[in-house]
Amino acid sequence: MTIREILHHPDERLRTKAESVSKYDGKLETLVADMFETMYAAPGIGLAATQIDVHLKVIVVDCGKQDPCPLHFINPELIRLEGIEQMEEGCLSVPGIFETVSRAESIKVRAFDKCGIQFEMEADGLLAVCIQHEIEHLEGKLFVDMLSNFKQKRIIKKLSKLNI
Ligand code: GNR
Ligand code: NI
Repeated sequence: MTIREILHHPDERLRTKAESVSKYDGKLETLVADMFETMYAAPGIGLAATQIDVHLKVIVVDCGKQDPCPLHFINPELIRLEGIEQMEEGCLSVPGIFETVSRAESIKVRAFDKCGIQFEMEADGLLAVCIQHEIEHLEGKLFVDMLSNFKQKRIIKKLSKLNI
């Protein structure tokens, strides 16, 4: 297993739209294992393949409390969104920045596991927020896109001073 490098905002590669996975092979299994290792090393509670410059629809999540966790999702799709919830979010690609974002409160997601078996799962709370955050990465979006222009500029200025 390998810890991969995480891209940082405003790297344009974070804007790439991920492609669907079509082969459930050993390479996919290695990608999932590397993503877990990279997420735990960071440490973070979720990671999208986009963040390690792999543009395939693969996300991993481990919010700790939820059962069963850790989770991985291949080709995830949100098939139900209900309610609105505000939560303070962070992102490994936007280090040191924490802002409140509105998202659906509860979700239903359809995805495949690394063996190609389809499943559906309902989630709420932190797990639901995290899954929505990761799926947005696969679309080339970041949580800071939802903030005002003023805040976005301030964040880019702050990140440029981090020198990482
Ligand atoms: O580690 C992470 N914490 C987090 C906190 C609130 C909402 C979303 C997240 S995901 C983030 C890891 C990350 O950047 N995933 O893409
Ligand atoms: Ni993120």
